[in-house]
Amino acid sequence: CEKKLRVLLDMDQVLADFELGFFQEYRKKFPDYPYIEMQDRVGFFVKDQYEKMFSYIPNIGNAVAKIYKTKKFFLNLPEIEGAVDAAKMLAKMEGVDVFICTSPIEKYKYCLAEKYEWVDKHLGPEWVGRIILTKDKTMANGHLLIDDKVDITGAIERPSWEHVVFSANHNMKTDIGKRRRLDNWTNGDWKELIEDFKMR
Ligand code: U5P
Repeated sequence: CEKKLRVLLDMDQVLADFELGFFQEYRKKFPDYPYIEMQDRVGFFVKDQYEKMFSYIPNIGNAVAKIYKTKKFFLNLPEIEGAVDAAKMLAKMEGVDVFICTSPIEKYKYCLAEKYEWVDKHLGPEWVGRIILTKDKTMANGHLLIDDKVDITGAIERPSWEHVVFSANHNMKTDIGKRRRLDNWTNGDWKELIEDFKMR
């Protein structure tokens, strides 16, 4: 129906905890390498910050990338607190259509299938049909995009959606301009956000 509010939920760091999964695996695989505490993460890409901070280690970038290129990394990501419950409630709300809009990594082999598996396992099989996989989220048509990445650009200069920034350690110090934030799925703010958008 034309009047439904179409909500696009990003996956990594909005539903699935990429940063925590990364940190734990990195510490396990490279216990002798230096690391960045999760609360000190700045900027979207983990690899960029590690390469900058630990440039004296020639292959630090490869070590970082190896973590998320590994089989089962995406599948085993823990849930962001409250995300799965909120997403399920959101999907049941009158006048709302929910989709998951997520970008795969370039080494897509495990990532692609494991994103589907994660959704199936944590949200349920009926959610698999709601997945939009794209590197260019401006091509996805919706009213609201909840995403932790601050810079979301692509082929369409003025996307249909309004971007609400989901708070993450890496974006807390980043200027988000006039955009709104959603800090978490646990304090109920998301319900107000949805009601605001439904009234437009
Ligand atoms: N990603 C990285 N490196 C990072 C953080 C995220 O490669 O440091 C990946 C995510 O796993 C995802 C993509 O595949 O970049 C960004 O997706 P999205 O959160 O914009 O959907």
